Amino acid sequence: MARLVVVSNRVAIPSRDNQAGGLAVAVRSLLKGRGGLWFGWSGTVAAQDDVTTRTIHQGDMSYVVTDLVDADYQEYYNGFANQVLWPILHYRLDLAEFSRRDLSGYRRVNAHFANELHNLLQPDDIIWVHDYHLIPLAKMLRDRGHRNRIGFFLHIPFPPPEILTALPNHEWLIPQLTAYDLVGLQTDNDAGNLARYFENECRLEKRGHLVYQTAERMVRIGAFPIGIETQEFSRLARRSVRSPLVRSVVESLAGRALMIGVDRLDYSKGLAQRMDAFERFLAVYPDWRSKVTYLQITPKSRSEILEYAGMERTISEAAGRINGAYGEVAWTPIRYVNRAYSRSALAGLYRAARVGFVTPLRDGMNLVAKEYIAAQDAEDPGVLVLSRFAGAAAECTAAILVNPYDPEAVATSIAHALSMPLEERRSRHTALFQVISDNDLNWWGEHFLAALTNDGSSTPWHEQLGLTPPLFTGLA
Ligand code: ADQ
Repeated sequence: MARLVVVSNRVAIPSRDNQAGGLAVAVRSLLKGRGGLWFGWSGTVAAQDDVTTRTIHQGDMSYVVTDLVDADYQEYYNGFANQVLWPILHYRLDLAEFSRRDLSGYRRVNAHFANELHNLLQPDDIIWVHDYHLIPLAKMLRDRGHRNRIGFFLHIPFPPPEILTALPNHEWLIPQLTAYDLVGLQTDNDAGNLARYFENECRLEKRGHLVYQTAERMVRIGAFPIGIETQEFSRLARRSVRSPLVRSVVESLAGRALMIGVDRLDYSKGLAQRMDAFERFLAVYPDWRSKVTYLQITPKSRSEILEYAGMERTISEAAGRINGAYGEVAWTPIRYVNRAYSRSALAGLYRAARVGFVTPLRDGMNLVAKEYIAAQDAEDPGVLVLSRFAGAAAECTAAILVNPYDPEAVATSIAHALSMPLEERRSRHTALFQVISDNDLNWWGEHFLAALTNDGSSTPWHEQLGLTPPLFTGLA
């Protein structure tokens, strides 16, 4: 079997890196038990003379990490990736801060990655590049002579061309996706947006559904909704709901219903709107006051970016204001916590929560939604209130889907979720659990790789592998 080389901005070496983050959790699980190499930034910002690239062997896996200098970190990571691509791909043109210097830093770091990989790659390696930090990488590897199968997966949304074309230099950046053999997106909607970009902006020749011809190769697009390790997470939740931490939280509720939100502090997660909706709920449904506690767990992220620092203040002020207005001596409506918790603590807390409150303004997938479903007790499950703008909404149609921009409607949905009869909760949960069991993390990884290595014969790739047809369309 050909070696798998995964490339992503950060490499999460087990036991050293405990950072919260969907990508880290997903890739690490995928590579578990499979020989391969994971290449990316070490997380270290070093002086120019101290930059090194080093290899760490663990079992049958190698982790190769390289450092960045401060200008790289500022321009490539904080700058172009997080202040230009992140907002624009999340449909937030208003928050993008474009500068040519950041774009040149982005190119420089991608070229540095390509140079380092050039020394590591073998001709039959299968290369899988992750996320918006590394869009030009395949083109840069092709320029260095590599003819390997190279796939790309975008973890965040891909907006319609009408939005994306507002990105300065999009005509340089986005067509570089055609240097990949396969470009994976989270949903059919994202895949359709990229297809429209290829057709309208690049004028690529269409060779089939989501298949395009360039001068050098056929490039295929597909929707591969990412999953979680459903069975493991479910087991973890069953165990940890009995842990001292979760028991003490449940005791502290004194019989009140728990509603839970778990998100990195990021404007895409819609936390300000979520607070507004909860406030509306308390205002419009006074009978629920003192009967429900909303726990929002939100570790800070990207605090060096001005926008994020401002958001930290806005959210904590909103929580304080609502608690001041509605709280009582024996009841605090919102518990707002700015720290990361272990997966096991989160799993137990999800299970103890009557409502999972997941209302991003825009999200590639949103793994918290899937974790919440996996953690529930099938006999007495909680209810997921989910934004229709999370990628997960395409699969999780049995959740209560809401428009996060409409606080009145979200408030009504909270009341609906809290008072839902057991039978309806069970039937919704059964449907949701089925979806996340059929399409778990392993399925996602295996199917992306099967599609990437497919020889292009007319037999659908899932049939070649003797698999049942996939949930998602695009490549079948
Ligand atoms: P993220 O934006 O990081 O991921 P998400 O999918 O919700 O968002 O994943 C977050 C992960 O971090 C979850 O596994 C969650 O449990 C964990 N986490 C969050 N808060 C935590 C806390 N306080 N303590 C510990 N762990 C915490 C990006 C995209 C998403 C996409 C994923 C995967 O933005 O849309 O779903 O990649 O593709």
